[in-house]
Amino acid sequence: MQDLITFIKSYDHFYIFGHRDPDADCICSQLALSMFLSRNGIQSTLFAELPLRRPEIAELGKYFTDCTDDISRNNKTAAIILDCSTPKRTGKFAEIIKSLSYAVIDHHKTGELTGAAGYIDPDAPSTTLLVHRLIKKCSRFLLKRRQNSFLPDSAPTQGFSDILKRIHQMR
Ligand SMILES: [Mn+2]
Repeated sequence: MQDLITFIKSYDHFYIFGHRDPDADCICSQLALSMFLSRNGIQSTLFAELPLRRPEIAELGKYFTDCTDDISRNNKTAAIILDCSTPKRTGKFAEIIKSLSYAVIDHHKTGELTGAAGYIDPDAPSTTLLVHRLIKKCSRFLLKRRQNSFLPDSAPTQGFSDILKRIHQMR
């Protein structure tokens, strides 16, 4: 996980992707990671193929975009792929991800480290849990100095609890 933390510290803006036809684990992991980054003064943009097809996550589509026109490639921007580990599995975003530096977070048996950094645990039951572990590991320090963040400290944690509750309710 340490190489993933070092990777995250190296950039100011992340483009966060999941796999095609995303499920709740994928979408909620993306949201939780985005909130965590925001708390640490790091910007992010959430991508998914829209509209979200599965009814249990359909309303979360409003937090995502499928338009990659504004993606910029420079030494301050990078991508993170969640709940799969290859650009190919993201579908239409594959080529743009390959043009960026990227890291992966995945719990699938087929998970392989294809990017510059990654956190893969095939024994974990979900990617959301891996993001939770990342957040816990970093809870004692800020990854970067907070910039213009007006969120109270508890806000992202609260948001993450809400997401976990939502996943729990779906089961
Ligand atoms: Mn999934």
